Amino acid sequence: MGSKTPEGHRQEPDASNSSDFKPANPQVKASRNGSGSADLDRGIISDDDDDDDDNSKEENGVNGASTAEKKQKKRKRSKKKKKKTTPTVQTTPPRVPLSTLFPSGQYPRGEPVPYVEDENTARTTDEELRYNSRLWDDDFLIDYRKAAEVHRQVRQYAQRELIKPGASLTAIAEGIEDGVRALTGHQGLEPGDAFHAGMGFPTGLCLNNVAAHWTPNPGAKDVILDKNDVLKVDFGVHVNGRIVDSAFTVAFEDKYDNLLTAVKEATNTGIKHAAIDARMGEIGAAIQEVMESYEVEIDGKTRPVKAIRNITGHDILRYQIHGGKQVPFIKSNNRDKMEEGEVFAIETFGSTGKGYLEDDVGLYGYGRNTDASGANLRLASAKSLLKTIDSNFGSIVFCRRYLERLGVSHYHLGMKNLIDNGIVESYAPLVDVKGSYTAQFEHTILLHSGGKEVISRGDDY
Ligand SMILES: [Co+2]
Repeated sequence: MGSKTPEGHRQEPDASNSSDFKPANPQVKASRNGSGSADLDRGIISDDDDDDDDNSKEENGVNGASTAEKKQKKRKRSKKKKKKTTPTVQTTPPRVPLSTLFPSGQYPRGEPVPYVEDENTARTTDEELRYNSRLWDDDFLIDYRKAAEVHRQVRQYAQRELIKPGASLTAIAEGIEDGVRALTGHQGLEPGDAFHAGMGFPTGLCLNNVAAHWTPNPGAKDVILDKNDVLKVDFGVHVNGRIVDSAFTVAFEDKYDNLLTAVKEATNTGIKHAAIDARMGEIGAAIQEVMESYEVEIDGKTRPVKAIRNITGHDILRYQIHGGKQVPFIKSNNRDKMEEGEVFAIETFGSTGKGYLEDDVGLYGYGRNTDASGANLRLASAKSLLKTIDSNFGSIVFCRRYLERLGVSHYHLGMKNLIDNGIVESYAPLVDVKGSYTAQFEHTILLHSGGKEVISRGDDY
């Protein structure tokens, strides 16, 4: 998920001090769990009981396993502890929780990369790297690696089974989200449950000139994927607030190959240059040089690939997708440094258009300004909606689909009131000019003391 450079602050030395997702009012500290134990307001929550059906929905291997267990139990009729049929492979669609696939609690590590890459250190094995940071607690790496493995398994399923011409974007989004929730073992339908694990932000599915921040909305006409489309898939997985933010681009026509290659190489360049004490502006310069060395011929017209200049990579804090730092993909005088123990989403966007994004009509999602208090709210519907937000999302960015799967309805007036009072911020789709094509690749990296870990790296990208 990209961080949009605020208007008027583009590439200023301290541009990183302001971010779209950064709380504006640093006074009141809202609890993440807020009114977690409070009953959901029935004026806002509809009375249908569909929630429970969703919650207990199990498919394929999980059902198969429990049926097998029952049979075995019946046959033996003994009190002896029944032999557990532990699935060792993921199902299609993915429904086996990772805790079942990895009973040891040890999840695969991301790609280890030494900070200094030259001939002498190229042979450094990952054991030689000091794989930790004094700034992380014991669960930090476990949670991060688990979230990353969920991301890999779900996205590779999406690449194999969901993303094809003729598919609806709603089906792709829901397929990804159902997978993430099943693998983390948290459906997020009870107050507070989504704080344990689940989606890190709404699934972004952006077509062509739409670069970022588009997700299907309930009630809107569904969009069908076309073979001429360029689709960016950007989703986040969190475990205990440790968010993995990673994105890729899919195109079915090879005329887009150079665009995708340019952006993939650009992102890998950003990853290569990321290090403790690396300066943001210099990382951006290295990225831009690679990105803009490409051109792409689409339908007989040759166009340069431009690095988009008003959206950036970003640091990630616990439960907060955008910290204060920005990692640009263009050269700038931003002298901010990366530091040990930090987590960064290294992402780049390339475009055949202007390389500059504007807000489009429509809505991507909402984010709670955790520093703003709702104490002075007077509108009842706003108060109860805020209760729902605080007990289900906290500072995690969410969208209308996520509200409606909780049974929330008639929330538009209350939401407008929360936005008007600065308690919730809304996010619009970000687009380049009509007729242009944009691509994105993104990985989350951890800055260990002795090397970096590309936590979301997979065989796919
Ligand atoms: Co991001």
